[in-house]
Parts: sequence; structure tokens; C-alpha cells
Amino acid sequence: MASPGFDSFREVWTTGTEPLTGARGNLAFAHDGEYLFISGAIPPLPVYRKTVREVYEAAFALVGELGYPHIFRMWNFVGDIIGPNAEGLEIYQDFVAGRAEAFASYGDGTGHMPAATGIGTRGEGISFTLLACREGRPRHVENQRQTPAYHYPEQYGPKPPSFARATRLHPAGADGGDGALFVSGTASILGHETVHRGDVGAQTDVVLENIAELISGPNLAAAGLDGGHELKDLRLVKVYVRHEADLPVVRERCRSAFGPDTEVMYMNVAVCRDDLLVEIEGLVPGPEWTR
Ligand code: 3EB
Repeated sequence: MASPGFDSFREVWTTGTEPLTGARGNLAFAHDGEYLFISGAIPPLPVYRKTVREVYEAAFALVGELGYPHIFRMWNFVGDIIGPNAEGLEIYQDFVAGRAEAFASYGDGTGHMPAATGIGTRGEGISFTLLACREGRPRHVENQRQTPAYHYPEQYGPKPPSFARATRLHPAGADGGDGALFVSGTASILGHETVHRGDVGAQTDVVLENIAELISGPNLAAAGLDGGHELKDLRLVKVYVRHEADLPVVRERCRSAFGPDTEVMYMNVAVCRDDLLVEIEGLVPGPEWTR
């Protein structure tokens, strides 16, 4: 996702014990007794829906079989995300439909949809990663400024997207106490509508306001959760910028919004609606954070 001026990095998730690893079909996985990491990849296809359904269902089946039933974070990387598939449907909407069908086989409805990122990629096809846990418990959070994605109206596509705006993980043994808060990819959307079409500065401000509201005490309280956070508490922020030329404007707004300890990585990829110019994700670490 890097272009000149953007960041190039490798992400490594570590664990205190030697993980067991394996592969099955399009999936690869590693697990340590409490956490399970799965990655999946689907090659370029004329129409994705059926294969996305099958591969995501296989991932959800694996989560159950290995005994890590609680998915708390997903990332979805969609090649040519706003291009048409062979039937003329946007590839993102094609993907979303297959994923929605797979989620019908996981848990008991929208209450199980985790925080997620759905974003373009320079690569081909569709790939994803997910994190799940065994004894910990995720609590999913919506944003009072935004329609839950799984309730988006039909104007966007045949099925609504399957994700929560944020997920707090209450780790095993913490007596339900605070853990990390994972903030989903967040865009310049109020209700379900894109706002500030064509104005990347104003879109970035709305994204930052959306995240500030999402992680605030009152919004968490509405989800039955304690605590409250500010933008400066965020860590491991990823900023996805559609147009290379927009990077300085986005970077300046982020610089003044986040704290000195917030790591921010900038990437140059397409976003899932043609009028969205920027998407931002991150996390607020829990007390167990040792980084
Ligand atoms: C949105 O709010 C912007 O399909 O997994 C953000 C996070 C978005 C996740 C997904 C999509 C996804 O609708 C896009």
C-alpha cells in the first residue's frame, strides 16, 4: 500500500508462548492457547460472492474447531475495490454480500460482528486476517453518529457490511475489566451518508470527530462499557489515503489530533466508496499493554 512519501512496514503480532501453526485450503493460522490469528487469500475472480462465502465460512468453522470462538478484529483487503465485477456490481459490494452470507453461519447475528477494516489494496484478489480468542470476551460498540453498518440501506448494495464500529476485548482473567479497544476503519460517514465529497481536509476532520465520539465515555456507556478515551490515547493508527497528493493535508490534521505517543502509518489505497478519500483505524491499548 506504499507510494513515495507514504510508509512501508511489516506488522508482527507477538505472543508469550511458541504458537502452533498450520494451513488449510486458502487459510493459514497460528494460535497460542488464548489467541488465534487466521489469514486467508482469494485469487482474482470474475464474481467473488460464492468464494468469499465459502472461505469466510471455512475461517469461522476453524475458529470453532480450534476452540477460539470469539472473533474480535478483522481486516479485509479488496483488490480493485470500487471496480466492477463481471456482472457490473462493485467488487466491494460483491465481497460484502458473500461475507454477510458467511456471517449468518457465525454466532447468532449482528451481536457477533467484530471491529473490522474494509479497504482497497495494491494486490489482486481479496485477502483478510482475523484475531479471535478463547477465554477473553469481546464487546462490540456502535457509534451514535453513524448508522450501524449492518443496517445500511439497500442503496449501497444487495447486503449490508458485517462489522461493528469498535470492539473492546476483555482479556481472560481480567474479571471483565478493561482491555484493548479496537477501532474499526472509520470514514467520513454520518448516518449512512458520505459527507464532504471532494474535500479531503473536511473528510479527515469528520473521521477524527467520528473516532473521538466512538471512544468517548458517553458512547462507550451507551454500549454498556466503562471508561472513556481521547484521540491522543490511540496507538498503532493506520491512515488510508486515496490520492497521493492529499497526503500533506491528511498528515497535518492527524498530527494535530493525535498525541506524541501515537504511531501513525500512512498508506495509499482506494477506499470502498468512490467518494471517500480517507479511512482511519487504530486501537486504545488495555492495561496489559507492554509495548
Ligand atoms: C464505512 O464505515 C466505511 O466492510 O469491513 C469501514 C470499516 C468500512 C470496515 C468493512 C468498511 C468495512 O462503511 C468502510
